[in-house]
Amino acid sequence: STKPSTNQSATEKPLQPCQETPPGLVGRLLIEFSSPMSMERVQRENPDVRQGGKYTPPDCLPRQKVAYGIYIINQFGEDTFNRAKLLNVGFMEALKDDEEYDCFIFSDVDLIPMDDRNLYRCYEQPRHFAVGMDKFGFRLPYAGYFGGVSGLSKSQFLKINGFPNEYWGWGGEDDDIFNRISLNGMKVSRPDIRIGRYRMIKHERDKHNEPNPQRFTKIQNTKMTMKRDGISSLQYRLVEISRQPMYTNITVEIGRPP
Ligand code: NGS
Repeated sequence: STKPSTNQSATEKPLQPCQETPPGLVGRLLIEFSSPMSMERVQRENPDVRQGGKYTPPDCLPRQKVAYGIYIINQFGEDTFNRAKLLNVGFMEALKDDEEYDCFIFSDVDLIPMDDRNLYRCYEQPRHFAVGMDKFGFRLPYAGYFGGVSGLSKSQFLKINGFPNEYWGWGGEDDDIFNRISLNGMKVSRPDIRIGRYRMIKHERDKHNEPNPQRFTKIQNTKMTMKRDGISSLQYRLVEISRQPMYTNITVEIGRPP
């Protein structure tokens, strides 16, 4: 993140706000997974990134304080996976780091954006970034899809009481988030389908993440459950915070299904 005072010394003239569209974007990126990429090379090629994956543009004043640090939230132990609860933890822990963060991008770890015009910032409405994924033939699988990568301002996130904590195992939690957004009078915004393209790093079916048989009934009840289940009711125990040069790794115990 960026406190304006930290990138501006008394002798320099005040920085101008950053341009709405950053200069130097290249558009479509070549993303392939056949050649291995080392963390050292990522570091070498991004010399301005500071400890914890934090970045501040050196020559302008950022318009938003995106959680401009990278946080990897890792579920401790071998109990059933809970994606949305981990995303809630990410929100809380990023804010503990810097209470000025006002925008949060939530990304699955296996999704790589293929176009740098898909700007990771917050918008007037909650944003769904992953509109065209390779596994769906670069199309939106259904109109209400909100999975993969999304972004909410702090106030948008708090308005929906964050994400649900009670979806254990695979499926439905992203649909619940979509419902929360609609039920609170907001509308999902999206990039152009030609720009919001992603490749997924292929992996085996995850262990401890079986389809949740309760997901279909749960997404029918968002209106009732969102008031009590969300960031307001989040409970977890920190196991480890490890600061790496390019990201912060947070391991957390989040319990198990009742
Ligand atoms: C829907 C799931 C979503 C999921 C989406 C895409 O059916 O959570 O498929 O899944 N909703 C329910 O199960 C209620 S995918 O093709 O990526 O495996 O994100």
